[in-house]
Amino acid sequence: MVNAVIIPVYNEAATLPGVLARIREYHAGPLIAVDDGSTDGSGAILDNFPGIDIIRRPVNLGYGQAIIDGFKRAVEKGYNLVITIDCDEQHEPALIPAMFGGIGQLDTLSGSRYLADGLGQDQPPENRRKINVAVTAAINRITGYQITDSFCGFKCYKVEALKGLSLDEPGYAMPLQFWVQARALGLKVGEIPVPRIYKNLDRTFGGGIDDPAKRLEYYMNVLEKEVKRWSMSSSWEPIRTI
Ligand SMILES: Nc1nc2c(ncn2[C@@H]2O[C@H](COP(=O)(O)OP(=O)(O)O)[C@@H](O)[C@H]2O)c(=O)[nH]1
Ligand SMILES: [Mg+2]
Repeated sequence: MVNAVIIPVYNEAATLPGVLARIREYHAGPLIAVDDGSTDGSGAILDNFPGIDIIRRPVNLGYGQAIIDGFKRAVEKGYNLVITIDCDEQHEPALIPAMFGGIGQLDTLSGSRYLADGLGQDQPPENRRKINVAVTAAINRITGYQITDSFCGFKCYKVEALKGLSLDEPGYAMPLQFWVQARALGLKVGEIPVPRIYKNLDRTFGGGIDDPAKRLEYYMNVLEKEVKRWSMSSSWEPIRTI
């Protein structure tokens, strides 16, 4: 039973070496990095770190597509569990063993930065918090899940459960597709508290979604499309509409 860690990478040369070293401290198994057209030397950092399976793309395709490609690699390799973790120091590698160990009977154990536990409580930029609250509430209305953080990229998945998903959203809204599909497929999901770390408040999204109103519209459109797609193609019905 081999477990792997998937790391999406886009221009993170400043933090990547330290994060890779810390991930290695807590995880001796396979690492899959998706280097998505980085132009800042991140590629060379990955090349020089021993034992990483690197998926390399000449042009940037987006965060969602990076995770989707990491999942495909994990399925091909026959891994048991995978964890996705960012490499910008917003996720705490010391929690990797707790995530692999804590998934138990669940299909997905999702990090939540909003389950109070005193681990790390930086304030997120206000517009990020508001959008997270609005989208998380919409997901809970649709699915009946009671999640508290719809966007956390630090998650543990059973690879077997990934095989039923058909994720195709290349951008930052991919996790929203995931929640709808998880419910439609009857996956068991839970959350684990993770620290809330916001050291760099100037980080941007790019791709035209730095404007909060545009970003919320993009997320809600993806959510709506996904609910339609799954309520038409499966026996699943949303509990309430968005
Ligand atoms: N492969 C890939 N990784 C990305 C892309 N955009 C962001 N990432 C990585 O995904 C992680 C989260 O990205 P970030 O922009 O910090 O998202 P946020 O924390 O949700 O605001 C980081 O490790 C980034 O390097 C992308 O287009 N492709
Ligand atoms: Mg980040």
